[in-house]
Amino acid sequence: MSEKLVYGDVGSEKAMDFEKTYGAHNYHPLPVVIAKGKGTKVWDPEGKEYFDFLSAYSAVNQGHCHPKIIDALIEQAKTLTLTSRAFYNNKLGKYEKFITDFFGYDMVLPMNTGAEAVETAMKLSRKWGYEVKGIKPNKAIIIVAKGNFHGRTLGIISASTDPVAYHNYGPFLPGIMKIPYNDTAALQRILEKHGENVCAFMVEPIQGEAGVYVPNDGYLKQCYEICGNYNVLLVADEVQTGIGRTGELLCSDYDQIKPDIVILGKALSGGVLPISAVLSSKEIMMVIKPGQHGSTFGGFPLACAVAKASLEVVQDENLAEKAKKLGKIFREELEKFQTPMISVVRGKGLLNAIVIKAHEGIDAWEICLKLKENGLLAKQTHQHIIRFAPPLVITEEELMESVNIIRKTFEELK
Ligand code: IF1
Repeated sequence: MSEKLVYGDVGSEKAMDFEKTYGAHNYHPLPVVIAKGKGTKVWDPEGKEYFDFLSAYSAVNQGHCHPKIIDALIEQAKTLTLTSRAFYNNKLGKYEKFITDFFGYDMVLPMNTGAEAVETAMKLSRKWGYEVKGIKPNKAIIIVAKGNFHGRTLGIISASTDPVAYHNYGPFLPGIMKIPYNDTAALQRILEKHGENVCAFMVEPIQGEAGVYVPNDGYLKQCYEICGNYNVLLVADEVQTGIGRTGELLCSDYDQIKPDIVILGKALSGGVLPISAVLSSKEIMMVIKPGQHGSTFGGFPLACAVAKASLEVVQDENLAEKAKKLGKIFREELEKFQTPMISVVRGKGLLNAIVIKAHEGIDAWEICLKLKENGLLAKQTHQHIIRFAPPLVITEEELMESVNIIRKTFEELK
C-alpha cells in the first residue's frame, strides 16, 4: 500500500491481512477498515470518510465517541473500574435506581453482552415458571418466534431457526418451542395446548436479522394480552430495537404495553463497552437469590458510569423523537427512487431496510460495495436485504446527503 496513512499505524490492506491470518474466520466483513469515528462518520486509515449506516448494529445510536460518554468513561476509569459483586460499589446502586426510573421498571439485573442478558431472561423466566407459576420440575417451555436473532450462546441458538447459526453445534437445549413471527393465532393455539407449562414468550418487537421485519400494528399488544390470559411472561428482546432506535425509547412503547421482562444491550453503552441489562418487576426478579446467577463484570462501576451517560444523551438530545422524524423522511425519500432494483422499503424510526429485487445478477453485497465506494457503509442481511441504521445523532442535512449517495449508487448500477 503506497497510500499515505492518515489515521493509526497500519494501512487498510495490512489490517485486513492481519485479521485474515491471525483471526478466526467467523465473519465476512465488507472490505473496509475503520480507524476513526466521530458522530455519524467514520474514516479509514488512508483518510477516506464514510457515513456509518450500520452503527455497529445499533450499538452506536448516540454517535461514535460521544464526548459526554467518553468523558464519563475516562473520569470513572481513573477512579474505579471493577470490584466484582463480592463487594458493594458506590456506582451500582445509583445506576440501578437511574435505569429503573428511566424505563419504569422495579428492578434491573446488569450483565455485559446482549446474549448474556437474553440468557439471563431465559433463566429468570424458567425460575419464575417453577417458583411462582408452579410448573412441574423440568417441564418449563419458552416460546420463541421463527426467524429470531437473540445471540450466539448454546442456549440461544437452540431457539434459532437459521441453520447458519445452529448447524453442527448440537445437542441443543430442550424446552423451546418455535412459532411463526407476527402470528397471534399461532401464539393462541400453542398456549391453548401447552399454556400450563409455558413460562415465557420471548420476541423481538422488530426482527432485525430477519431483515428488519416489522410486524403488524398492535402485534406486541395482542401477544401481551394472550400471554396474560395464560399467566405467561412476555419477554421483549429490545437489544437492537431499544434505546431510541425505532422512534420511541422502547419499541414496545408503540404498543403502549410494558413487557414483563425487557432485555437491553448495544446502545446502553453508546458502543463504548459491552453493557446489557434485564429489567423486570420486583415479583419476578426476586426469584433469583444470592449465588444463583451473575457475572464478574456485570454492573461494574465503569459500565454504570458509561450506561448512565449513554441514556442521558438519548434523553438530552431527544434521540428517539429525532429517529421517528428522520426515519419518516428517509423512507419517503427512498420510496421516490426510480429504480426497479428496490422492491420494498420498510422500517421504524431509523431502523430501516430495503429489499433488493434480483436484477441482472446484482445482489445486496455488491450494492454495499458500491455504497462503500461512494462513501456510505451499510451491511446486507441475507442476499437481498440492506439495512440502513445511521447513528440517531444524524442531522437532516447529513441524512439528505446520505440519501443522495444511495440514489447515485442505484443510478450507477442501472
Ligand atoms: C453478530 C444480526 C443485528 C440482537 C438481539 C440479542 C443480540 C443481538 C435482538 C445479542 C445481536 C447482533 C450481533 C451481531 C450481529 C447482530 C445482528 F444481524 F445478527 F441480527 F444487530 F441485527 N438480541 N445482534 O440483535 O447481542 O451478544 O451480540 O451483544 O455479529 O453476531 P450480543
